[in-house]
Amino acid sequence: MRTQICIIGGGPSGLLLSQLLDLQGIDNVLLEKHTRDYVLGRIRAGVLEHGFAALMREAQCGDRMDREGEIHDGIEFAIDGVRKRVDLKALTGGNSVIVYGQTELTRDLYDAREKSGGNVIHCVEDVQLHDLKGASSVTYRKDGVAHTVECDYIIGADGFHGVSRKSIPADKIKEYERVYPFGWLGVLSETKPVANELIYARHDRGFALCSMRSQVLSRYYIQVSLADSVDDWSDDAFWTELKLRLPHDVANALETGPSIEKSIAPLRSFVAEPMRYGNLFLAGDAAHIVPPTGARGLNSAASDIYYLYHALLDYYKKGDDTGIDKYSERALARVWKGQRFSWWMTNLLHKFPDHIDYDNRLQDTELEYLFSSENALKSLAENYVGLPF
Ligand code: FAS
Ligand code: PHB
Repeated sequence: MRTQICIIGGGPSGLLLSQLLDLQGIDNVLLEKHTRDYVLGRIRAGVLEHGFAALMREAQCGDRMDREGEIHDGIEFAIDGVRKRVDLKALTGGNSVIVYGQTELTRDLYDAREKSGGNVIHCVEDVQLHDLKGASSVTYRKDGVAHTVECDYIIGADGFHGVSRKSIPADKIKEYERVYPFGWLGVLSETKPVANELIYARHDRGFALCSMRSQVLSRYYIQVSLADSVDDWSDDAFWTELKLRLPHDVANALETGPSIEKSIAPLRSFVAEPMRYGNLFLAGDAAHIVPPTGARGLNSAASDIYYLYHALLDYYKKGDDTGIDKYSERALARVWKGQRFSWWMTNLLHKFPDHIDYDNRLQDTELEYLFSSENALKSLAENYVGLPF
């Protein structure tokens, strides 16, 4: 088959771009290696920047998000048991975030692609990218039958473990990485959230986060050793440890219940440069990963899609390839700001096993300065609600 854009990856990055391009009459095919249900079964992000929300509305996929998502004007920190609220809306002159799970957002995007008859092909195997500097194509197998997609451009939206980034010659790409010496054990439970807003807790026993998906679905995390496995953590052990890391009033108010999802995610900071090689453009987790402490993962993907969408629109509608040529430079400028914020939040709130006393006093000082300076809080807030695209 022949198309203008071949998108590899049916996560939020690939789906959002596919939908935006389709609305502008730019022909695209999306290849996803798993079933739709498998993709929707992954529990991931929960907080959307206002920029991401605006893109979802532009993609005509924002109705349920606006109906069911919760607007949060602030977040809380619990520092060694003391609660401190950060008024995002006041500090940013009116911006907030929307709490709406990535699972639901991805469901809305799949529904929209289906409704508009989008060419989304699931369960593809052996995806290969060819001739990235010339007449590009993508080959794949489905149900044992070989297929070829001839296209102008390929979008690698296939996540950290995808094939796209690995299709760039090793001497043409530079990777930057920092792996953190701990992970996050996450639990999803059909319980009422313990608070109206998210609570990020720094405690001597380790980091904890109280989040949510709705008023009847809560999402909690605790920092755990990389040596831990999910089997080491019964639900009771999880709830007991979480309570120990929260302020007493929060711990006493915590509604516990059976976990309906429980998993450990390693924490990593990663960026691949450049985000373009010939006719291949990388977007989202295929190009960058952040520790989820700053809720930047999914939101960093949003600005890639914004830049790519406008670049392809200018190219196909006006014959202007400036956006295409500048994509990597523009995307990386914002990606690295998201990396910085995620690294800063992670260093601010976690207990590092290899830290010496000096490091720990520096962390105390960083927190003391943060909550003593409105300028410092404004910096946190503008990054958390999302820097401009
Ligand atoms: P994704 O990885 O979501 O999607 C890539 C898609 O490509 C997948 O569906 C995959 O099946 C497909 N694919 C891979 N290889 C392929 C191939 N060869 N052929 C075809 N398809 C292929 N972010 C936050 O902001 N907050 C969080 O709390 C948070 N928690 C996370 C927890 C975990 C365990 C993980 C892994 C990530 C988390 N993230 C979080 C980040 C996450 O939300 C990503 O930023 C987001 O999924 C990025 O979306 P995509 O770029 O679409 O990549
Ligand atoms: C989540 O709800 O999954 C979530 C929220 C904020 C974060 C990380 C994860 O910083």
